[in-house]
Amino acid sequence: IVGGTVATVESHPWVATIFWLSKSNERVFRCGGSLIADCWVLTAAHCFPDNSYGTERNFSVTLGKNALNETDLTVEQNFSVAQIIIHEEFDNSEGNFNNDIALLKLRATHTKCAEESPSVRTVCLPPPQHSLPPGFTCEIAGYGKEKHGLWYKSQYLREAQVNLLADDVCRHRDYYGNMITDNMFCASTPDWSQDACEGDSGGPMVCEVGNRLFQFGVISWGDGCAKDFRPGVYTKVTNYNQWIEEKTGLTFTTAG
Ligand code: 4AZ
Repeated sequence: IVGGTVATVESHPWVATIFWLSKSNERVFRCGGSLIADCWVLTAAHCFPDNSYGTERNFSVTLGKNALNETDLTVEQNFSVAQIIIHEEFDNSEGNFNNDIALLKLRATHTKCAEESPSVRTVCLPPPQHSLPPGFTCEIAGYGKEKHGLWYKSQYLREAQVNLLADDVCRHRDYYGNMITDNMFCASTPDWSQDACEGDSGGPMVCEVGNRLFQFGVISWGDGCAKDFRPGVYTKVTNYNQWIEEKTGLTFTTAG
């Protein structure tokens, strides 16, 4: 996150950290994610190798994590991954991560996955095709770099506010032109000071509607970070309600 502030996981309790387990069994931070149901984490497809079949055991997920390189077992919950589901139409042949969405099924221990606590809870999914107006302010969070070009990621969870950009603006040739598909939207700030950056991808963009926070975006890509005319690009979650329900076998309602 560029231009943001340190945040506590208690204020983003759905944030998941996805680790890749190296051959020497080191946990290498890979991507962010979000808890959408007790056994399901939503993230970006590009976080996983081309053929992820059989690679589940190479990943683990931590919920309730404040600091990447510190472990607080009194609040963190750790899971192995039972299943990685990459969107069938994920496509990076044009270099734009189309359909950049994936689901991780957490492996239950003693029939339970995530347990709700002040540091761990699910985020709501918005109703299908629900759209917000350009200029609307939403929040992003992650452990990604604080500046493009740094060699290290953030030690602590950070958050920033960004504004949704109209599609025709983001598709303008001064911006990203035809790289932006209907499965994406863009967000930035007027002074280009706040943005997601390397290491934030897979993590959630949440927007407040009617006093509730809904996840409208998955942090996906961008040309650099917080660069003029180069907004952050997000996977449009409202295009995938049916896909998410199909794959998880769950129904997500927004009432109540
Ligand atoms: C990345 O590499 C990345 N500025 C994510 C988001 C953005 C840039 C890069 C948006 O994961």
